[in-house]
Amino acid sequence: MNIRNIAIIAHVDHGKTTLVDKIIHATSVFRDNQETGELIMDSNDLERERGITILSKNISVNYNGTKINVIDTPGHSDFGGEVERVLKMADGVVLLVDAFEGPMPQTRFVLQKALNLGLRPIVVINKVDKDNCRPDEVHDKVFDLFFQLDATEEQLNFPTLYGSSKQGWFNTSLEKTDNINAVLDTIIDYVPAPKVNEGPLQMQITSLDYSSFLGRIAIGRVARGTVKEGQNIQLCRLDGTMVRGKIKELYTFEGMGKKKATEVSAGDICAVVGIEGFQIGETIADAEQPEALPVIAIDEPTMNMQFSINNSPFFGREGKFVTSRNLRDRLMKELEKNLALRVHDTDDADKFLVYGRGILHLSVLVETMRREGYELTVGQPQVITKEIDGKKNEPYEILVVDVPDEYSSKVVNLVTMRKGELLIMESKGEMQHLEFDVPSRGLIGLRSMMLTATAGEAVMAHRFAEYKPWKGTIPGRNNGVLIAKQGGSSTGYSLDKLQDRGSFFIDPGEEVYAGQIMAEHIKPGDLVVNVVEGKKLTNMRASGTDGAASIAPKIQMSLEECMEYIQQDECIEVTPKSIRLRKILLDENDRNKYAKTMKN
Ligand SMILES: Nc1nc2c(ncn2[C@@H]2O[C@H](COP(=O)(O)OP(=O)(O)OP(=O)(O)O)[C@@H](O)[C@H]2O)c(=O)[nH]1
Ligand SMILES: [Mg+2]
Repeated sequence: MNIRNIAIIAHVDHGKTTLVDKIIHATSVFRDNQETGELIMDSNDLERERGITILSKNISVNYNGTKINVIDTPGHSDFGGEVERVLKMADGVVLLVDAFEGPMPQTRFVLQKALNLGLRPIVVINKVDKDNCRPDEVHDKVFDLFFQLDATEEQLNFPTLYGSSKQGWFNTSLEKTDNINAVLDTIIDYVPAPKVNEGPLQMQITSLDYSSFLGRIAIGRVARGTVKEGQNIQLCRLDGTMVRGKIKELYTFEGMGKKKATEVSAGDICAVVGIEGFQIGETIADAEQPEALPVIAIDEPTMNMQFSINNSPFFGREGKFVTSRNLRDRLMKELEKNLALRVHDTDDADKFLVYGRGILHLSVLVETMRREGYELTVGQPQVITKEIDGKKNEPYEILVVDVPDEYSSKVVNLVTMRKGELLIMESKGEMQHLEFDVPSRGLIGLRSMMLTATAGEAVMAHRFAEYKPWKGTIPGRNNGVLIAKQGGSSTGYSLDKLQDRGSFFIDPGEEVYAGQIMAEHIKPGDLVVNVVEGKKLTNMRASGTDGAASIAPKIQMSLEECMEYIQQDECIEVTPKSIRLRKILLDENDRNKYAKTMKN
């Protein structure tokens, strides 16, 4: 059988999943009457809601008698490690680049990985339907990027296609067509067929899947020999040991699903059921002549955050799983599939330190848990420092900001204040393109400030670069907060009175507790306030009486925004129904005492 194995790689939002969707449609995996929504590939709820891919996915289509295995990858930098791993299954990559934005930090990262593996990318300049796009200029930029990344002569000779995955067409020129055949044809012509290595079985597990019926499923590419249903194998563990096992069931990919197979030979990608306790990176090998493939290195975490049980007065009201035992079990289960994640126990049985690749990586976990019915408290995310040559080092990232001319000086000021250094500044039409080298710490909370400073016009992206010496103190949040003095139901009367002191995170009529954060103070410094005073009127806005009608709607922050917002003495209560900001010490006297001891 003719096979091509490709991965689709790009910066976040450049259109990978949309293209994969179009590939599926073009090769009509669907029966005519089957319902086909938008982005069928982003299959879990969180992915659909946010429009981002979190986990890479395998699909397989048949085009003119050739089987094309396609891997859709996530574009956000927090999930870069995932891309790196799944590239091991591919013989070629399609590098998508947005015809307006051009190469972005993650374009560079994924391209570098592909080039290092010796893959020859096909470049697809996507979104040429966008106003003001500059496909030719972007093509040149992509070429420069290949060059900078030391691409070989062969790699530099990449084919380029132009088009729009949204409109469903691609061509070798900018002329519009009505199909994506140009992409499929180029894949067949340009991507080499997989090498078929004869010999004893070797298959590295590069990804995994779950099924409630089958349990954990190992996914990888057969590198050598053949794998058969019922075959006895040795699993070569990461620590060098071997354990015996047996292939219970075997599947290949077909369309968006899997198809049972009895035998899969070198070059194809398959899913294996029946191997107990495997980990990603391990090799499924011949029972008699087991030989491991080189282990895949996984990116180290750069950030950690404390997870603890919910100890607010509202404990247990809204969640199903609330004990430290529930929390611990869930976190341990996550480790099985979330590779870049680490969980450490602490001295306190109710608290765990969770290490991840960034704010999004950690927030996706918290959001998933909350949807499953967990209640928990999370603290301020901290970057992980490292001792190098006796000196404290911290992670730095490359930050790219594209912003209209008039705001560029504001952006430079803002980032410089957060210890960033300007590396590149160039005009791109009416936009300025800025690149900075900035400590990861400086990025926490930067997004909202940036949007405020640029009237929402800035587009920013960043990615981890390296560890470098500690850059000194970075100013935290400017403003203090208003804290509830006592619990109860908040009144429109008191919120109205306090309106000129701060911007509220709650609506009138919401149940609150002492120590909960009610609002952002307009000034630095915290203030304890009474929000339950006066006539107890709930649903003020609905009833429309007294001053409450003029109360500004509350500021609603996403979980990520909350994570970036809170300071060291604050935390977030997360339940299936609510996200509340609070002080760690709920009692005012405790906070004062603590502040005093900190001063001495
Ligand atoms: N105008 C235009 N928009 C597009 C095109 N292709 C994709 N988009 C839009 O760009 C957004 C992101 O598309 P996705 O396909 O989810 O991007 P992705 O690369 O898979 O994103 P991640 O998986 O999060 O990295 C969506 O809103 C798409 O509708 C295109 O050709 N033209
Ligand atoms: Mg995607």
